[in-house]
Amino acid sequence: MFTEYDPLKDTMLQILDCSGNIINPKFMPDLSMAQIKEAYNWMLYARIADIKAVSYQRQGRMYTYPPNLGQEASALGSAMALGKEDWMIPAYRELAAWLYRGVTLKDVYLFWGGHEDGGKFSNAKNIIPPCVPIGSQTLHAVGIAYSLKYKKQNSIALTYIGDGGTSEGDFHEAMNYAGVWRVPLVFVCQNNQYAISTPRNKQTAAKSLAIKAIGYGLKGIQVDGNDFFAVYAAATAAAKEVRSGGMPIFIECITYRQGAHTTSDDPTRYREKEEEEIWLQRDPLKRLKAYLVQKQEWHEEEDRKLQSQYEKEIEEQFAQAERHPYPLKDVFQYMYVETPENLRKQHIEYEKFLNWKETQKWQ
Ligand SMILES: Cc1ncc(C[n+]2csc(CCOP(=O)(O)OP(=O)(O)O)c2C)c(N)n1
Ligand SMILES: [Mg+2]
Repeated sequence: MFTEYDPLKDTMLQILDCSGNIINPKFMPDLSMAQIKEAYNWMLYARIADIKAVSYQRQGRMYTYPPNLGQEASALGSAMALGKEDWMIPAYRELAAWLYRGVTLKDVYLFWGGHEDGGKFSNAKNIIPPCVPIGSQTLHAVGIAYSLKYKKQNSIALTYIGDGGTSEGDFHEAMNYAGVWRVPLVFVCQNNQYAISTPRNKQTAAKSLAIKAIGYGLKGIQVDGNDFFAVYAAATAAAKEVRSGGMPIFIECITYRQGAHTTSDDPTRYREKEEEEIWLQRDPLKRLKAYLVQKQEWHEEEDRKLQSQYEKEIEEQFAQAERHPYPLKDVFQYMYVETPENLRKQHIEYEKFLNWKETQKWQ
């Protein structure tokens, strides 16, 4: 696969087309129908949880949130390639991957609600907290992968980064040392076409992001990130290769952030409706559903049932997050010996917010 889709050839791995047809059977992964349905279910669950997060934020019940809409296949397809003993080193926009790894939605909502307890991901194994300082997680990933190699463990590591993250120094240091030390690491770059308002063509003059792998002696591949089968096939092949001592692999998932960068952003100021509509045709859930429907393995009725079941489960997770105590006192108490005026004012605001929260009967 990595020879056929060498980034120097400027080709992209695609298996499932936008109408749900298998157009590249050679690389179709060996998944049972039950596994494919399970993947669709995870993507649907993540999508509803994501849409609800935005609406909770709009209701003033959650803080800034980065929508994942449209990126479910690249997150889930890559996460499914990992074994239980492997390590996931996240960025911040891989909701489906976190949930698949065992992170509870309650924790995710808590984290984006500004609570440290949420970021501990204490219910999931071998995943570290989300990383918002762009690119820095890739260095953590190289360190973790190095330790796995050093301890002669059979586990591998997988880390996520965005298209914008590939312009950070940290990313280049990580790619360099991943290669020098030949660590068991897979980089998954979710190229969602934007870094806030900066489009992909202003990010780099390189033909692709995958091509950057070459300069560091790594293998790279460009895949259709809205094609669950392509992402899963590439990530599985990459995991197998790095586990057996091969060079680290960089996977560029071509996808699209259908929503805003975060709930504080307004994408209508920097991109056209026509572009959004083109990407809607390539929506990852629609495509996988079309495949299942064609195989007569899925019906709209099932979709509706599952959707309302998930909505209830998700609402319960959010209710649990809202009931979680919010003692964010550390920020105010331990930073300074004498509290500066601006922090004192923020503390008062915060106490007011907590009191207001108490008066809300969300449940
Ligand atoms: C080191 C650093 N610089 C700047 C920021 C502000 N910032 C937050 S998200 C973002 C864009 C990241 O874009 P990309 O890597 O493409 O990821 P995406 O948000 O599209 O998933 C920036 C510049 C940051 N969080 N960290
Ligand atoms: Mg991006």
